[in-house]
Amino acid sequence: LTLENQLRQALDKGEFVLHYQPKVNLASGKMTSAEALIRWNDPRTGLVPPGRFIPILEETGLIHEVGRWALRQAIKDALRWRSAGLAAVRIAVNVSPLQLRHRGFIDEIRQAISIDAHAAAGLELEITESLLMENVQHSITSLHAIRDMGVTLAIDDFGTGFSSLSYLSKLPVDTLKIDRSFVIEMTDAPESLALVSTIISLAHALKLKVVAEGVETEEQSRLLQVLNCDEIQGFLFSKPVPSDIFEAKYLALP
Ligand code: G
Ligand code: G
Ligand code: MN
Ligand code: NA
Repeated sequence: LTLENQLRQALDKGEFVLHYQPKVNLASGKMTSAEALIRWNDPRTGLVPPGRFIPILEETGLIHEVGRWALRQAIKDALRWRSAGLAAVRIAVNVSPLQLRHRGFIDEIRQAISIDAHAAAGLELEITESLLMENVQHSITSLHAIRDMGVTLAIDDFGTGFSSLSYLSKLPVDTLKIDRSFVIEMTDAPESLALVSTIISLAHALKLKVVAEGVETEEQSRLLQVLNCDEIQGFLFSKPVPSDIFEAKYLALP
């Protein structure tokens, strides 16, 4: 069986799962939202990380179906948590640039959020910087259509792509997520620190929220707070966890 066929079967058999990782506001120390991260629960080998199969999904076009599944599943989870009266958090879903380019994508989002009046406001989409910039005009048009539905938008892995500053100011987005490579190097390399500091200032100048990814140490967290970063995400606060654990650990009301 080729990996492509295995992945198709995995989708049919319901073997994909979403794990959730909290994002925490640095000023309040509280969770504000969470990122949904897909895994393949392969019954033979256990959890397979997305880095091993997203590229294949993208090459084979399966990303459209699996991406639609992830979007719908995250919205369902959020609806279940809201209906149960648990703490309200926005859920962020990763979108492949191939999905963004696909004709039917805007309608897919419209359909997915139609299950509940609060779904749009509770949803954020994360799109990597590098491919947003490949076809900027089309990206801008699509992002506007998404945002008009009340869904918020984040640029993922910021700093690794090649955003022209003039385009960045025209992209209708709400959040920049600083790539974790800069966060890792920040405490040792002055150039990386300068980059992180500059991205935070840039984000705020453009009235965007800024989230630092991959925060693993107190030192990084303190430094980011001094630099006025809004939120952090990373192993320091929590690894991505299965939805039932996320619910019990982070959504239970006091
Ligand atoms: O969870 P992990 O760190 O292994 O994720 C690795 C990469 O997989 C990240 O870059 C993340 O953005 C991507 N990823 C996780 N879930 C999804 C998803 O549902 N769709 C897409 N397109 N990418 C995802
Ligand atoms: O590219 P994207 O930001 O969507 O991917 C997030 C990925 O980063 C997830 O796969 C998640 O498992 C991983 N991740 C999240 N926090 C940390 C962290 O603190 N350290 C490391 N090494 N990886 C992290
Ligand atoms: Mn992401
Ligand atoms: Na990222």
